[in-house]
Amino acid sequence: MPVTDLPSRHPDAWRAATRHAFLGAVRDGTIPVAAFDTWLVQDARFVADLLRFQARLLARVPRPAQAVLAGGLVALVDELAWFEEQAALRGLDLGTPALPATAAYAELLGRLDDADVGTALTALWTIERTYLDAWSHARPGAEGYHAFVEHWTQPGFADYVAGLEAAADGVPAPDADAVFTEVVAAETAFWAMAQDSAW
Ligand code: MP5
Repeated sequence: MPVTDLPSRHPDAWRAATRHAFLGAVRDGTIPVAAFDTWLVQDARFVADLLRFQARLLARVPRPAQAVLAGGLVALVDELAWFEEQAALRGLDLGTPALPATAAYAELLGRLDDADVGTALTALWTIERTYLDAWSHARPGAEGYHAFVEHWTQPGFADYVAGLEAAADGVPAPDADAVFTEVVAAETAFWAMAQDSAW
């Protein structure tokens, strides 16, 4: 089964992760600043966790998947610098401790280190495809949020997600549905964490 079949096999879970109220509020400008700032600080932590996960995964993927994962790693390093700039502009402290959903997601990434390569690649594709679809739903975004919406909807990012799709399809996961639904639930919990912090 190609990984792109997964969202339509789990439509309710997919909708919860990619059409969350957080994203509608970024689109129409009703997002509380505190909710957005919580998301930003926690997402910077997530990206640092993802960088570590992806670096370890790169070491064990087959030859054809190496280039897309290596390119993604460089992009993650640049993205961390971008988060630092955005945090500085908004006067946010990126040293804030991880909230429970961020810690739980880090724990999931740690478990994926011990999973087979196919499962880990399906997880990585799901992580990135969720953000592509979620931020597309927020397009174009209210004043002040365009940079964030553009970051995860630009053509280069869609190309990266397509590259991860090919990598994941190259090494089928024994139970793709299980890892997909687990990652998607972690994504939904992440939006809810930001929302609960301020709404
Ligand atoms: C991504 C992210 C996408 N930044 N945060 C969460 C909670 N899920 C997925 O990763 P990237 O590296 O920002 O494209």
